[in-house]
Amino acid sequence: MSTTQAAPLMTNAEIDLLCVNTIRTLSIDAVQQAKSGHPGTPMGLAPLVYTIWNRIMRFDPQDPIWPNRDRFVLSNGHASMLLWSVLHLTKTQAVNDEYERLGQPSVTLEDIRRFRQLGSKAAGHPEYHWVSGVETTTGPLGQGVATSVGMAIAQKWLAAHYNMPGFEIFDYNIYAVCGDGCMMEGIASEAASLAAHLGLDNLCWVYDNNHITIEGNTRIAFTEDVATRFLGYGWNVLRVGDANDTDRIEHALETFRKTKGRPTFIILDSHIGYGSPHRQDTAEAHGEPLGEEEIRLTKRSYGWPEDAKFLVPDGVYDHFAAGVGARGANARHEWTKLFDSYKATYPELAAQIEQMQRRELPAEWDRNLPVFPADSKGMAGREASGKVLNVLAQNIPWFLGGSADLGPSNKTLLTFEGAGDFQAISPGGKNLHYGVREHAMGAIVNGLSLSKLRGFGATFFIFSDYVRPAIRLSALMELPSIFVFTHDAMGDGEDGPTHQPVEHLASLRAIPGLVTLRPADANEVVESYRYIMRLHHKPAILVLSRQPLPTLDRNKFASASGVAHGAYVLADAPGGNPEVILIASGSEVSLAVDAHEKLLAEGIRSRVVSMPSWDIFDLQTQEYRDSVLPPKVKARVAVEQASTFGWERYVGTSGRVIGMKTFGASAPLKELQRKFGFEPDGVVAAAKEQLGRE
Ligand SMILES: Cc1ncc(C[n+]2csc(CCOP(=O)(O)OP(=O)(O)O)c2C)c(N)n1
Ligand SMILES: [Mg+2]
Repeated sequence: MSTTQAAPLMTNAEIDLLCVNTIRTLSIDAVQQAKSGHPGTPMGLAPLVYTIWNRIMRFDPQDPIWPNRDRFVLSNGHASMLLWSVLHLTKTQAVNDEYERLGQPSVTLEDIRRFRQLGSKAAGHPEYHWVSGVETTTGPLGQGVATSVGMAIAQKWLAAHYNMPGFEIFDYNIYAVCGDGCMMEGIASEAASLAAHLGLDNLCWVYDNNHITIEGNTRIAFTEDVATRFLGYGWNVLRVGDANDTDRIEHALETFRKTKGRPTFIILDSHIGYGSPHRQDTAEAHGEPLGEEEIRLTKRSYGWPEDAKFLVPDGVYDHFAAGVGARGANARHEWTKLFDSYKATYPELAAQIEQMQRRELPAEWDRNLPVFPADSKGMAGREASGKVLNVLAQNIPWFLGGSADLGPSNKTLLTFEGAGDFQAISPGGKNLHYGVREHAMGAIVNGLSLSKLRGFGATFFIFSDYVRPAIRLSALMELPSIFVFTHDAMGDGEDGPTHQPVEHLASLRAIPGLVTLRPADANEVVESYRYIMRLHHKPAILVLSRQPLPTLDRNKFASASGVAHGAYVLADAPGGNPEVILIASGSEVSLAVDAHEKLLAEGIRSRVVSMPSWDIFDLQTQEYRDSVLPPKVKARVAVEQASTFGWERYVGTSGRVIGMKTFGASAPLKELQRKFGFEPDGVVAAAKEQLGRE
């Protein structure tokens, strides 16, 4: 095949195939060069990705963050070379953190040559935030498809709120590609079930039915009838029997676009490693480079120059420019014109859309946030949270969320007039009902965040385990997702150890970039939300009590605004000169205050530090941290109804941690507090021991 003069003479089918084979061979060459990666699936799915991008998607490579673009999610993230190839061939432009276009390509051919190397945009798996044009980070199988459900919910919600007669501001679709692995992961089932319940007809999943996973043929572990399963959920199920038939693929995608009232699932029968004489349909094609000799044979089967590497033949860039490039540019220009007249007609709504896109908060977003009066009986963290959520959701139009069937317990229900439930027939509702699907909930919250909505999800803290993979991805993607976790410790008393978190705080604190907050009273809850809402690029989890906590008298104690520093001196020794420091979070802060008062009465100069957030405290200046925890005061006691793991960093090796070293037990809370040592006298004794005064 000539690579110079062929383009103008080619038929449509020939240029299609040339583009498809360019994706295939770039993938083959990149994996070979890196000596690692996954060539087989890009070889099998190149026609699919080509068809979605070049024939169907409304995506403008010149502006990959245009709000009404169609979304593409590669849930089988190991096939990342598909995405790097197509982002490169469409000349998708890079955008920075400030949403500015940089005038340079998102993925260069050099990046592809340096696939999987340090600094290359073509990383092992698709990385949101790092590479423009990647809509979500994928790699942990199942997360991508579940996140796509959040994106589809977001599109429906945006359309319900912002579209006006004659102004279809939001009418985009979401395409997700997934493999056998995604189909096997539970999160995909949770998400698929909810997507059908919600009638998300803007959502299309294409299942790469290649019968191969890492260990071999799927007959060893995966023999269910996937089509029947999705029919059971209520999806529109289509099948394309030949993954090389771009016309059939296009036809199925068009059927999706015409289908109303339910999401579409396209089963695509494909061959992993397509075209490789010895690797096609084998597990080796999944994760091993083909090897130089097999590459030559494969390229020969494609009619490709056998020794060419990283070849983009003449006509390929032009063909993408004439396809997705022209269609996307046209769609964006039309939309921009439409949005300009929308702006003139509905200036407030347009301003909201613009603020939302920049992840800004509307003016007066925190007006009417409650201030809670001192009260020794107090209020449960979850209760205060519910009041705050109901204020925030009224002040911030695009703030919405819900619980995994624990709304009445989590106190996350939005009860103000007009809040509404998000359902197929009411897609403008602000109360999301995730059902008992915590894992999908986490991914859906991320999908909302990726769509620039401010979303939250809630459950009991113990079940954060079921959300954790999505929380981790929100941190990796630098998304401002919000997770509200109640029943944070042994307050669940009689429910027993299955419901009493122990290691969860430590485990979540270990996630880089995640903000973990465990407020001590109702006013700290308010201040926690004030901090969280201002985050642009970090997720946050709020860890709240089930039981009432005394609302501290802020005339006597320091202001709750100290929460913004992660830890602050709540109550101090006379003259600000402590000999022992008591550090606590959440429900244990008032316990520390009780102990502190006993110590003061005995003439012991103690200080109480309320530490709702390690992460935020660690961001403060050394000077501030030393002012809260003066290095010279070595006598320290930390109290927290959670694993003691990690507290040494604040109490030092000689300090004492009153925490959990075992699982909890089933009993009334009071008895548990006694059994596990969460009583003022225990704290007093520990403080004295620290001071060498028994
Ligand atoms: C949650 C999760 N578990 C395991 C893996 C490791 N893994 C990567 S690809 C893969 C097999 C996937 O098979 P399939 O989705 O059919 O992909 P194909 O080989 O067909 O491309 C596995 C187990 C992963 N990435 N994520
Ligand atoms: Mg497979």
